[in-house]
Amino acid sequence: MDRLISKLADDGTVMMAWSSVHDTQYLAMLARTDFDAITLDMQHGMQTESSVIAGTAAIVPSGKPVVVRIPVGRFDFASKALDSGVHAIIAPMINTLEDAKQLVSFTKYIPVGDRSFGPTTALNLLGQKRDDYVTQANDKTLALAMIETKQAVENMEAILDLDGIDGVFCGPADLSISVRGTPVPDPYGEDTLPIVEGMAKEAKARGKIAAAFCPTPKDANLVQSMGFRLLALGFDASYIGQGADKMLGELDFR
Ligand code: 3PY
Ligand code: MG
Repeated sequence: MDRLISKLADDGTVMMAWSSVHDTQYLAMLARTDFDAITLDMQHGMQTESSVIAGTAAIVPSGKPVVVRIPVGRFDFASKALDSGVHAIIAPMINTLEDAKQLVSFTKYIPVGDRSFGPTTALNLLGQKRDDYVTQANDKTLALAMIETKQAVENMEAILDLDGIDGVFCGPADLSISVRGTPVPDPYGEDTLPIVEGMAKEAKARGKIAAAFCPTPKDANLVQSMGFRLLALGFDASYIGQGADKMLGELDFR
């Protein structure tokens, strides 16, 4: 159960793969890379309810924690994903304190939230005893609120102050769209950098986690230097595409 929080202890930086592809053999391979954790993306990625459950079962034996980004507002599935053995939930578009309360209600057991009892699959997969799991889950599984609109930025401090919210997760593309008022994203563009820095600062001030999606290693280096410690890097297409192109690029005859 400590898989994710132990990696974050002592200010460690955790690198997460970000996966849209739901083949279980592929996910087991991804889990054998040097990534510290695997995120299954249901919002824009092609992960589905059944692929998250099957994917979690395929990844957990590797010892790596599984993180799930639920679709917008699918707090019911946040509970079920935790029941399937997942270690953290990333919830997109948490714009208001009300949204954050909903997230907490479905991801934390009483007295913090109202998560309903039923982690049988998680117990089997993680090799946990029932009472140990339910008494430790609130601290050892994470609820991360995505901050990716102007409205969310306005409400960020209240969201971070909420008991049960373990941290904020920066969505740099949507944030730039919301700030600029155009549909063309500019992740980590100049105009959003002060906001992004503020996320790290406010999270740290409360002893909470600053997490972020990083399209490129350059972005990861930048936000890590600002204090973000849970970083999702790239996505499947970049892992497969860049790996293939690198091998082909090393051929002398092409
Ligand atoms: C964003 O950048 O908006 C995200 O949601 C990252 O996946
Ligand atoms: Mg987004």
